Amino acid sequence: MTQTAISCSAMRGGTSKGLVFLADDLPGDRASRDAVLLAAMGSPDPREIDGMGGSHPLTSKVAVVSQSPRDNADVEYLFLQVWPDRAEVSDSQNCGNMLAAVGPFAIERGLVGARDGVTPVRIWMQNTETLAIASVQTPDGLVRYDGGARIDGVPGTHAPIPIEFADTAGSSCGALLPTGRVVDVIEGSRVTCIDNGMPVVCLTASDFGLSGQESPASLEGNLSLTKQVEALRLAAGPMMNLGDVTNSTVPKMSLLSPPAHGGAVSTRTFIPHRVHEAIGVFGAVSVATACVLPGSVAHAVADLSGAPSGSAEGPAAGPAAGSGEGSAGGPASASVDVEVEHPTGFFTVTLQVEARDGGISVRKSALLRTARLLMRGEVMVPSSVWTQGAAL
Ligand code: NQM
Repeated sequence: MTQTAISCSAMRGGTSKGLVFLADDLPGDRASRDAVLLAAMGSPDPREIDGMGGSHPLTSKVAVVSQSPRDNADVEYLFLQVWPDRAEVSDSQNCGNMLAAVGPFAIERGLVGARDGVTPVRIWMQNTETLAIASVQTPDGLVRYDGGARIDGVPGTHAPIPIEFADTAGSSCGALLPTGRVVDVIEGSRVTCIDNGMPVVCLTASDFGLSGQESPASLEGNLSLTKQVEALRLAAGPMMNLGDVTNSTVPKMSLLSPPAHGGAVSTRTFIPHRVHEAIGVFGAVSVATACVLPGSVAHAVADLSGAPSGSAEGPAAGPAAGSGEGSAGGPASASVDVEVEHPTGFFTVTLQVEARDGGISVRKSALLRTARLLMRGEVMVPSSVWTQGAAL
């Protein structure tokens, strides 16, 4: 035998794509696991021609799923970014797009029993140690992939997978505002460093001589810009409690400008070297949160006048209006839909936030994704990399 066959599924999750494994099907030790994943994806090679990777960070992803020992979760999800062109596998960030594939996979692989109708899957996200609840369509107890939900960045319509989060604020950096300030001046630019599930540095596009409507390709091709953005990222990393981020996929750098298509804010996001064709899930949640944060650079360019506010609880209007200290009833809590514009459309984030001490406290966020099982079978890796059951 010259190759080892490893059971896995190829899945699209949101606007990302990758391989999804049961943890038990991969080597237990990290070095062997990473060697297997690099071989499975064909990394390092910019084209990943000898493996399943799609030669872009958004299509070179891995989700590892297992039964959860926790009372509040059904399954555990570990996200691993396989760099296409470097022999590196990173768990330094979470991915809310591949997350959308985890619920259907967990049901398909028997980790969660399907209900007749909709099956809620409680997913413990190991990268950030936070919980997500994904609602998967399961009429007659079978995962349904077709349906009427559209997400920008994916052709056609599919079955909706609404996902809810609590406690994502500060999950990577220790605090929603990791530097302790709403605005910092880094490398001469006013920025807002924020982490509501993803460390993001919010930048104002006009500070860089940009309209904010440039295409991802033109931004990637603008070498003086990419140098400037990377210098800022390297300086922001330690300030955001992320240490030296030279080889890390975080923080993401999001260039913000006023909305151009009726949304709340326009974005172009470096993730961190390629520019996203859309925007990451937690990246969008973090940018949306910055938009409702009075004083932030995002708040300064955002237009929330059209943002529908649902279920206000407590006194006064939403925190976007800067109000809400209110009355004896305690801080205002409101749900607001923030339409984040990106290069291929919109990403709607529903935030439940309350105004607190002049800032905000995030209670919950919610959004819609879709996913699809593309292939199930076995991925082949050379036996020189791993002989199942035998350590390297
Ligand atoms: O922010 C891209 C993606 C992501 C990650 C990235 C993601 C997220 O679009 O939660 O989903 O920012 O690296 O999949």
